[in-house]
Amino acid sequence: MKIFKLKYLLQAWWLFAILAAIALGPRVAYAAEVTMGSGGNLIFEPNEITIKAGESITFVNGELPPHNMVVADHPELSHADLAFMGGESFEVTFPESGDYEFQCDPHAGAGMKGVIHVE
Ligand SMILES: [Cu+2]
Repeated sequence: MKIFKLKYLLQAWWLFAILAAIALGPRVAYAAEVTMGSGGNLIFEPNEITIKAGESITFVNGELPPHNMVVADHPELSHADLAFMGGESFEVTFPESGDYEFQCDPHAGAGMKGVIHVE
């Protein structure tokens, strides 16, 4: 009888282990999503993002296009091409840690700016 119970306990343990592996397993490099032109405003939403080195941010075109994403002093991290279509998106990977200020060129004057913290 005791062995019988132990068998069930082991089965439960394996189920737990599998669920834990799914929950804690390797995550996709994609770390955050930012909407460009959110809620009818010329903003990045969110406009402050924290990721880890090597992770990516997906920028999705929202309202009031065109938008782009230009990182100060980092053309290699920028996406200067304007996104005209709603829902259009692009992904930018940040390989090195640091604080990166970015803006939308057509709307920087309206305050469409943000900062990315890469840990
Ligand atoms: Cu813009």
